[in-house]
Amino acid sequence: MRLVMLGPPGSGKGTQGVLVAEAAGVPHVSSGAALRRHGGPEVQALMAAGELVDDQVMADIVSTRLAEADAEGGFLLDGYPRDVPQAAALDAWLDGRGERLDAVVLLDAPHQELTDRLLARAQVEDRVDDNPTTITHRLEVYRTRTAPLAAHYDKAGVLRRVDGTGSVAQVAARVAAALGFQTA
Ligand code: B4P
Repeated sequence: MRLVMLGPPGSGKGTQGVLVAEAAGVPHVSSGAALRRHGGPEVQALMAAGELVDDQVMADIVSTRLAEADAEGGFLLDGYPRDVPQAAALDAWLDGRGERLDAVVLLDAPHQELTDRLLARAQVEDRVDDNPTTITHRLEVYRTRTAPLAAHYDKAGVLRRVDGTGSVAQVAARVAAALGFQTA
C-alpha cells in the first residue's frame, strides 16, 4: 500500500503512522525524522522556527528514500507532502513509475488539544520546536500551507478523514477501520 498521513502538528500522524506502517508491512517514512537526523544548520534553524523546509530539498530527500528497495511494494509517508508544490511533486514522481496513492489519512483534533499534546511532549522529548510560540506558528503554517491538500486528495478520491481525539488506541482503531484493516 502507498499511504500518506496528513494532519496538523500534534494530531498523531507520527504516532499512528508507525502503527499503520507496521500493520501494512511497509516502511514508515517520516520527513521530520529524516530532517532531524540529516538536516544541516540551515534546515535545523527552519525547523526550530516552525517554518517549512524548501520544497526541492524535501522532494530530493523523499524521492531518494522511496526509491530504496524496501519501499518498492509500498510505503507510509508521514509529514510529506506538506504543501501544494510537494503534493504535485509526489504525484509526478508516482506517475513516472505508473503508481498512485491508495489512501491519504487526514487526522485532526481541536486546536487546544493539539497544543496540549505538543506541550506535553516538550516535557519528555528535547524538541526545539515544541514551545508555545513555535507551536502557534506551526499550527498557522499547517492551516495556510498544508490544510489545502485535503481538497486535493478528496478530489483524487483517496482522502479518509479520521477523528484524532481520544486515546492512541481509540484513534488507531478508527484509522484501521478507515483503511479496512483487521484489528486484534
Ligand atoms: P514533524 O516531525 O512532522 O512534526 P509534527 O508535525 O509535530 O508531528 P509529529 O508526527 O512529530 O507529532 P504527532 O502528531 O504524532 O515536523 C517537524 C518539522 O519538520 C516541521 O515543523 C517542519 O519544519 C519540518 N518538516 C517536516 N516535514 C516537512 C516537509 N514535508 N516540508 C517542509 N518541512 C517539513 O504527536 C505529537 C505528540 O502528541 C506526541 O507527543 C504524541 O505522543 C502525542 N499524541 C499523539 N496521539 C495522541 C493521542 N491520541 N492522545 C494523546 N497524545 C497523543
